[in-house]
Order: sequence, then C-alpha cells, then structure tokens
Amino acid sequence: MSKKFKIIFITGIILGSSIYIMFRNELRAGIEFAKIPFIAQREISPSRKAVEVKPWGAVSLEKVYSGFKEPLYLVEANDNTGNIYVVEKGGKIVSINKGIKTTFLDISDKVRDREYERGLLSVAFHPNFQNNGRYFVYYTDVKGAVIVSEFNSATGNQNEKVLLKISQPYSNHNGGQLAFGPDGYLYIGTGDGGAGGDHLNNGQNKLTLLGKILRIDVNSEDPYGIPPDNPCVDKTGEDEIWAYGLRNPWRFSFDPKTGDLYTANVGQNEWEEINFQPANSKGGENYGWRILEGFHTFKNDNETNINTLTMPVMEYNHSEGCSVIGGYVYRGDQYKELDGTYFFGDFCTGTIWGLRNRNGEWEFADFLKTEHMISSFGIDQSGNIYIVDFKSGDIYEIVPN
Ligand SMILES: [Ca+2]
Ligand SMILES: [Ca+2]
Repeated sequence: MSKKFKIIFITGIILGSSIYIMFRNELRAGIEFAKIPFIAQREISPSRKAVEVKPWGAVSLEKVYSGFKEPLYLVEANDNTGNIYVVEKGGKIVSINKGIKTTFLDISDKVRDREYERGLLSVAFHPNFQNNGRYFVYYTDVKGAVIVSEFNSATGNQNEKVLLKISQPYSNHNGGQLAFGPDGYLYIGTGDGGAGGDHLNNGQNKLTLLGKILRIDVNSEDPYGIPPDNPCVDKTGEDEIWAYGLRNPWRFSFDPKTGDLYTANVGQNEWEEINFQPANSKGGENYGWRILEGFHTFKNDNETNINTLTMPVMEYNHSEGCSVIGGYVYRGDQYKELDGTYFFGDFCTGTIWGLRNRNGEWEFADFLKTEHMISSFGIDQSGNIYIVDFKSGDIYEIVPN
C-alpha cells in the first residue's frame, strides 16, 4: 500500500466510524440522521459546571404499572382522585386507578405517529381540572404539524379546540412538553423544526414559534390570551415566546415547591444539557442553540457575544448517553435527604442522575444505572417520581432504599 493511499484509507475508516457512531446514536434517539450535516471545527472544553459527587441518597426502582403501548408520559391531574394518566404515543391517554385501566382519551385518528418523534406527546391538566374538566394535549397531526389543543373530560374526544398549530419543516424535534407554571399560565416546549444543526436557525429567530418555550393564558381570551408581561410583547418577536435558543426541549418541569424551571434540552451530536430558570425570572432567556451545544460553540456565525446567553447548569457528553430526558424535582415526604433533588435520565443508556444546588453550587451524581429505555419521567400529586419505559411499556417508581 502506498503512503498516500494508506492515509486516505485510514482517514476513510476514521470518518466512517465517526459517522457510524453518530448514526447509531441518532437512531437510538429516534432522530433522523439523513439530514444532519457533518460539523467540523468544534471547540471542546471539559466544562460541565455541575460538579460530580457521590449520590446523597440510595434509591431503587419498583415496577408499579405495566402493559402500556409505547408510553411517553405520566402525570396526575391533582384532582384528589388518585388517577394516574399515561400518554401513549399512538394517540391514547389511559387512566389508571387501583389497578383499573380506563381509556381517558383516544385521538389515534388525529395523530400521526409513524416517525420516532411524532405522536401524542404530553397532556397538562388545568389547575382547576377537578371543577372545570379542562385539559390540554400536545401531538403531531396527520400532516405532521404540531398541535396544542384543549379537550374537556365531559365531552371525551369531541369538541377539540385547537390553540396552536405549528407547521414542521422536518419530522424530528417536535418538542412535546406542556405544563402549567406556578403563575397559572400554560408553558409549551417546541423543537427547532428538525433536520440537524438547526440549519434554518429557528432557535435564534424570535419570529418563529420553533425552538422555544412558549407561555400562554388559557383563562382569558378565546382560544388563549397573551400574558401581558411576556418578554416579546410590544417588542420584536412572537408574543407567545417565553424563552428561546432551544433545540428540542422534550421535557421540562417546575419545582413543585419553589417554581424554578428545569429544562432538559436534547443535544446534537455531542452534548446534552440541563437548564435552570429561577422562579423570579422575567423570561426572555436565550439558551443558546444553535450558537452553543451545551457549553460549547456549535455555530456562531454572527459572532454573538456568548456572555449574553444563558448557560446550562449541567451537560454530559455522548460518551454517557444520547438524548437527555428531563425529570422532576423531588419534594415528596418519603425521603427527606432527597428533598430538592432534580432527577433526570438518558434515553439510550438508561442512566438516572440527581442534580441539586447546594449552597449556590450545582452538583450531580449517578443515582442508578438501568436497562430501561426512559422516554419520560412522571410525577404524582404526592410528589413521587416515576420513569416511563418506552420499550417494555412498564412504569417504575423511584423509591428510597
Ligand atoms: Ca411582539
Ligand atoms: Ca443551551
């Protein structure tokens, strides 16, 4: 073999293996690889902000429910009934109470779920659901557009009221989280529209609803009102925007005690991140995508001053996972040592981490290594935290050892 040929041959193998690793990770994450451009010239530094420590409590998983089909989410309605609601990707919400399952909503005929990241993605119950029966769902419709719509428990799958319809340039990165904040507004996480590298630059563009966290008022106008203190009201940008610069905030949640917002933002090819927004935030944070992936420059074509961006509080590399799955802050009564611990995980490796702020410093620990394909975490009215296993259809509770 000539020297020149050897170099070409070895380069080919290295390039081939990197592409294979990327392809495998994307496939496992259920992300379309084909449209992802090859990114070169990355600045990689070891920064991950939160410091790794030993777990500050011992937990294990206890199987509590099973038999769901491709479950993606679990939540309670805080209506004192004890009903747990599990969202199935194909378009059903199943309620379970004392082991009895009931189909709560079936909109399978409205939902497109052929692709990995499409389907019925989450539900949020109105804070006054117990009295008004109102709830909100997030799904991709038959044409692939993201829909946020309202239903009422009194009328089943009839009388759908569409609040938002956001067309999607690609099938992946559809966001999917709905949650009511402590302020009573509905927060909505949208993805950057898909493909790879956010080549349409939606995350940084405030004239699109893609790549954002939105905040709307479902208690004022029809179908919804804009909270007057949203950051883009009377300024350039869509009035629904609360925060921007996100790639795919698949899951976010509010600390049930403090109201702080934790957003897990799924990364491109290298870094998965957790973002923290204190409860007293006025919104308008730029979480950096596509300028940054985690703490690292991804594509800063306008030479944005990165000091204007809100950095994550933690990141991890694709050597430890492929797709971050945001969870919840534990505020239950069972285990005082874990009070204030934000549990989250990874879809590919099944690792479950805990993250907390202690005396102003962020620290994290590996709490559990599991074999589960974690699609989501869930929480009940008592603050117990669950994991949803997409593959087996089982639900596990995180319990103290
Ligand atoms: Ca505006
Ligand atoms: Ca970021």
